[in-house]
Amino acid sequence: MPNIEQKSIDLATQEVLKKAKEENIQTAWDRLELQQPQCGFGQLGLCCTVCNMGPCRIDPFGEGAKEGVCGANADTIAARNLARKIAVGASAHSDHGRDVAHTLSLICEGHTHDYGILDVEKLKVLAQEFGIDINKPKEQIAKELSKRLLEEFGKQEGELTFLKRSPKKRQQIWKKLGITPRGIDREVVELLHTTTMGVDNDYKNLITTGMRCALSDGWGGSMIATDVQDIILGSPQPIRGKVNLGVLKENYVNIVVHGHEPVLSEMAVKASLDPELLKLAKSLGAEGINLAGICCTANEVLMRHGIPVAGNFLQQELVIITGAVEVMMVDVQCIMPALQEVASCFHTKLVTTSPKARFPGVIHVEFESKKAYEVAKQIIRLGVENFANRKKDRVNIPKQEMDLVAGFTKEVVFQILGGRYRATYKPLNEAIISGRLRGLAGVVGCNNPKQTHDYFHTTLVKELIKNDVLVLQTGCSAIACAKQGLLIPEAAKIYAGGGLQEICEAVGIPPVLHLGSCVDNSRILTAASYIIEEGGLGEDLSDIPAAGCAPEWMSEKAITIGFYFVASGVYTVFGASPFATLGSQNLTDYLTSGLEGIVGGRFEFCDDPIQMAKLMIEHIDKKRKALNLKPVMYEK
Ligand code: BF8
Repeated sequence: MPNIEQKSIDLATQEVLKKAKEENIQTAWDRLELQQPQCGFGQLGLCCTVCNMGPCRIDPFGEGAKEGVCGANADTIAARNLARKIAVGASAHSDHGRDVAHTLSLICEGHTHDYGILDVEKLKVLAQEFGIDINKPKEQIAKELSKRLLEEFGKQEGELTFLKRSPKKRQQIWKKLGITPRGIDREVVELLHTTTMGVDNDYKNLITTGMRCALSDGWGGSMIATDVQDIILGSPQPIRGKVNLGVLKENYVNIVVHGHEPVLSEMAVKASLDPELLKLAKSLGAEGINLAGICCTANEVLMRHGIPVAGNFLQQELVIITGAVEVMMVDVQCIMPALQEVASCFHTKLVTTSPKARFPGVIHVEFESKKAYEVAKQIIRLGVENFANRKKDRVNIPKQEMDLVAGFTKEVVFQILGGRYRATYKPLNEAIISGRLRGLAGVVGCNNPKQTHDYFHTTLVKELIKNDVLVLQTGCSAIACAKQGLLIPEAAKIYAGGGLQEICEAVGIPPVLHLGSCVDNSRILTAASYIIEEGGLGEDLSDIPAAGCAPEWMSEKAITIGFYFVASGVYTVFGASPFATLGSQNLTDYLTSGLEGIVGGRFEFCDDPIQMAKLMIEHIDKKRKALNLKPVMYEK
């Protein structure tokens, strides 16, 4: 049984885990223990439940069956299981994108007055990408754009519009391989179809279809979510904030937003400032209303409003166990079913808001774009009224909180590196070309109780920046590193190598840039395309001295992200997991080496963060050599 220090490196997490133990409240770590030993066939990806002749399992090492009842072998079963995960991940991000595009259409039709068009420039840029004439009122442009965006989901032919953002060479690679995604829904459905009993039995072909589906997420659904959120909620700018459980306030009504779709949490930000609710809170003995976030919703409201982040994925139960949360309002994705049980140990009201994500017996206040503010106010009021029920003797808010800077979009990277009046990626490219920067890394993804919480993210990122690799982050990974003080400009002096330090000091940025939530991984794709467009670093995304990593991943969405990065030409490392020990050697070999000759990117599976950094740096150096770039200036 791991001790508390082995469960998490985060002191706030350790403190609340001790409280949970004393009070006999189960968390994900306890449930993981109760699951031991976990199903070996499942871990190998070799349990098949596709049809009712099963469940079948393959015994790859012993004397057991080598085929399921239908004759499917380890390669087919493992690839089908993986492909299904890609489809699920893509559907989650893309359904989010669809909802945001739908909100845009409601705005232009006058069906909601709680949102507006806040980034008109971005609206016009997107409209032009879709060939829409922009010489008309913004509402008209938005109406036409929302229609076109929604059509991206149901398109049957042609290709997704945002693919044009990628370098020409990349587009040709996709065309040649037949993995240019058409409509987003079509790719998800087609992939699911191919995985049912008796359809695709070729593991390589399943991965090909899987890559097309994943690309429809990265360059489709996720990109739509990101860009339309910027249009209707405003594009982020670098902003200071605070992170970790210490952001909860003892004398305030604490409301925690958790999930992924920021359309409601945006209204919660406004409602937390509502004079009527503030007056009510004060009349009930609170000093005010304190809003904080968990997971990707946290990243969204942090990037746009500087709302504090209470924690990442594995802290969602812990935030309730502090005893100081009046309401946790949740929407979709990454919300543990266990929250209901944990909340029942305290006065905390758990409130679901999406018709897609409900808990039996939990308060449900359904979100509707048409009356978004009203709904948010209703939920915050529930929290204010619940303040009186807080048991003061059960409150234990850890002291830990850390400053961070977030809000680095692809447009902001233009500005900060190119100067306010010279929007260009040239300085970034030149820094890589000259060797001041070794390269770039995207470090993203979740937490997983199988790995020491936050340890993989922070150890890997420290090692990368020490070697002059500028790190771009999203999701729970960004929150992990922020808690350890890596997302402030001052971190450069302590942790970064000489070249990266010079750049950070010259432009006043942290060595680790927070680009947002997980759908905002699409910002990394677009930024990488700008780098190629700027020149000097090759003709394709696979030429850039860059690598990706999801060191503590757990979600199916992470698999989809991994696949769209690999299919876009990126070398991508995944942390230890069942995915890393697939029961099909053929499939593992294909993912970790075969794919490179086909799409330019490939997977690597590794369970040690220092080794992960080493592999990523080796890859970056390989790409530097291929481009014939100068040696790195400050070689360690
Ligand atoms: O979408 S990083 S745990 S919160 S899946 Fe979930 Fe993973 Fe966090 Fe954001 Ni992304």
